[in-house]
Amino acid sequence: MSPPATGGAFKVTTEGGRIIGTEPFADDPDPSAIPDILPQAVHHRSRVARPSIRRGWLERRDRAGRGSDEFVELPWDEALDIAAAEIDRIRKEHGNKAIFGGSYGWSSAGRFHHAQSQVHRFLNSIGGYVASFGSYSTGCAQAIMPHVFGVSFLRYLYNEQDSWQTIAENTETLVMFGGINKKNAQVSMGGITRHDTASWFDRFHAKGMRCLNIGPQRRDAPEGCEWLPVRPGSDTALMLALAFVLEQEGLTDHDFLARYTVGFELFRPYLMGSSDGMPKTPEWASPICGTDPDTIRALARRMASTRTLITVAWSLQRAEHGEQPYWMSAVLAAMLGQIGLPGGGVGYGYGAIGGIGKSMKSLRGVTLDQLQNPVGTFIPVARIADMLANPGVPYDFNGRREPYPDIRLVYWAGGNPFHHHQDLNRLSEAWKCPETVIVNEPWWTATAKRADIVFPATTSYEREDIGRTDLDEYLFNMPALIEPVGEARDDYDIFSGLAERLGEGARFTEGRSSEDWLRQLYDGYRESGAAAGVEVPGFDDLRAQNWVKLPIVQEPPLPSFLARFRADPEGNALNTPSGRIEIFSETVDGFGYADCPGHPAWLERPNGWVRPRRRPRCTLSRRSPATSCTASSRAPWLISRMPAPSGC
Ligand SMILES: Nc1nc2c(c(=O)[nH]1)N[C@H]1C(S)=C(S)[C@@H](COP(=O)(O)OP(=O)(O)OC[C@H]3O[C@@H](n4cnc5c(=O)[nH]c(N)nc54)[C@H](O)[C@@H]3O)O[C@H]1N2
Ligand SMILES: Nc1nc2c(c(=O)[nH]1)N[C@H]1C(S)=C(S)[C@@H](COP(=O)(O)OP(=O)(O)OC[C@H]3O[C@@H](n4cnc5c(=O)[nH]c(N)nc54)[C@H](O)[C@@H]3O)O[C@H]1N2
Ligand SMILES: [Mo]
Repeated sequence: MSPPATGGAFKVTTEGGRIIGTEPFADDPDPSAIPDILPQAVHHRSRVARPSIRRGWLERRDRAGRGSDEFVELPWDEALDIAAAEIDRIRKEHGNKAIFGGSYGWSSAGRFHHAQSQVHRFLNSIGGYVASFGSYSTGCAQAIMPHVFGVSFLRYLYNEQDSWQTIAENTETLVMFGGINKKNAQVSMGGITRHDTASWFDRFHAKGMRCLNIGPQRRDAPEGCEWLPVRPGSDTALMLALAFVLEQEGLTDHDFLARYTVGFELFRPYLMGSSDGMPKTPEWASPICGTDPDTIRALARRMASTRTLITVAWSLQRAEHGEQPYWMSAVLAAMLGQIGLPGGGVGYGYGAIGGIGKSMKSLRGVTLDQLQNPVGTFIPVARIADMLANPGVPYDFNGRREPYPDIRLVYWAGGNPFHHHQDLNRLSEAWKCPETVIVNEPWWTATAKRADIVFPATTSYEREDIGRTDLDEYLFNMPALIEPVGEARDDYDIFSGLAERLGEGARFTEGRSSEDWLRQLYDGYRESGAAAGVEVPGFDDLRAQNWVKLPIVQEPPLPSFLARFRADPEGNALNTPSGRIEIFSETVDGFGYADCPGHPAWLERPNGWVRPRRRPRCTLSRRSPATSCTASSRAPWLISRMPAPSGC
């Protein structure tokens, strides 16, 4: 048995070339059980053993048999030759703008073998690809929140909202839409070592903080929190009702609104019902949310009379009209006048992944350069099915109108759209449009089964890497613990082989082996650490130590951009058109989207709570007329108004 070595933020034990067990990381107060699956998963019979090509595609370039055909196993060289020739044909006949390489997905925790970085670098080295914008995690928020706070949503999340420490010290009432759930905080991009969500709540409870979980599930917040059940998707109505009570009872902080926000006077008539005849009272919200009106009133009063932090789970925006609860939560927090005060205002996604709420010095990442993309076209990430089925058809997104690109080849590495997309029947239809689909995967996932060419990829345990994320204070060497399973190769080697055949080997590899790259990326990281006054050991020392705890925890946390804005609204004006928090956005209003006014609103679903059943059809030209501001149920962060339908 070999001594346990970290496979990231936990230890892995091997015997006879196989992973036989995992152990928690020593510093972890509340380890996750997820790594327990590793010994079975890594050696599972569903691993892709050898390069495999779908018979129908190999013999007659058939597309219809995707997902049902058998696969033919080929030697690596032969399979790489075939794939390279096909990529070359597509780029010569249709240009690189016919290659979709968005390749959304989480893939590995390691920084060099990060599959998305690898596939993007490879495709850029051979002339570029159509990319995707945003994530399934926070795509809708990424579109709307810059209009409201003038900052990228990811920066707000990761660098600028209150730390757990600040909350523990200052917050009196924690109002959690969608809860704060340790089930989600088990994982994080790049790995998470200390799972401490539960211990923070122990501190909150010990100091008597009132913690209220608002959402469909009691277990979305730790023991000791109160629960206010609401129907999923109804949060905007509840927030409006809370805002109504503030305004009706004279609890709105109008001084704050006057100094730090714009557009309340345009929102107020909607809130109070003078513009649409429908005051957003607790009685109005009650049947929508399933919440008693008196409870809503009492909560509004409590929020106005104590230091209140509103938190919103990412799930609320991963839905139809997902921009509305996010925007409305900012408006509600502004009306309370506590934005920019420690432990007050609004924060997003605490607990959504581990590490949010840690206050840390930010160093340059251990990041592979993806090179420039000469194509420069992107789609919002969840528009994959719409794009494949509707080449050339214009679509709206966040104020711009663009035609969908005409995609002939899809390359996916490190993601599973047949797990992550919304309407899989629609995706399944649209997936038959491109001429060729290539996938790198360790396992025979639903997506691999629907590909034409499948290259078996190694997992993190079969190659050396560096584990590092800005959301965690630990730095890891992730040694290769076992030999590649079957004939699996690292994504880097797969892409090196393809780039070589396409005449761009030197551009892709720069003559470096994986180990050369690791050293180079690591040295860059080390230098940036030194520049920030953080000592990082040399690569060989890290290898010997396996992991190191970096002195980067920021105590006390730096004031957030909203605290700086509050202190000096002119000197630290926000990067919105008005320089302030936008309760009404001229920009969004100017998009002219019929069902999305320039302020947050409760938007009824077209068919109430029951969604129409969409039968998959053979034609690819189905199009729903549903509209949304930056969101629709199928594609949560874009506008789904579509002109004439078309097939592929
Ligand atoms: N119904 C529903 N759907 C959802 C969500 C939801 O809440 N409900 N959540 C959405 C969200 S937020 C997200 S982020 C997505 C997640 O979507 P994905 O990230 O696409 O989901 P995973 O299944 O983790 O896919 C990662 C794939 O990468 C593969 N992989 C791992 N390591 C490597 C590697 O080194 N190389 C290669 N080539 N492949 C590797 C894994 O085997 C796996 O198949 O799902 C979204 N979809
Ligand atoms: N164990 C585990 N952890 C994960 C992941 C995983 O696959 N497994 N995926 C990771 C990823 S990629 C992401 S993006 C994050 C996602 O993080 P989140 O989006 O926060 O996670 P979810 O589990 O989708 O939703 C959290 C809770 O919100 C509640 N909820 C759903 N809809 C509504 C609503 O309309 N209103 C209210 N009030 N509540 C609602 C649900 O009860 C749910 O339990 O999780 C990350 N963490
Ligand atoms: Mo996600």
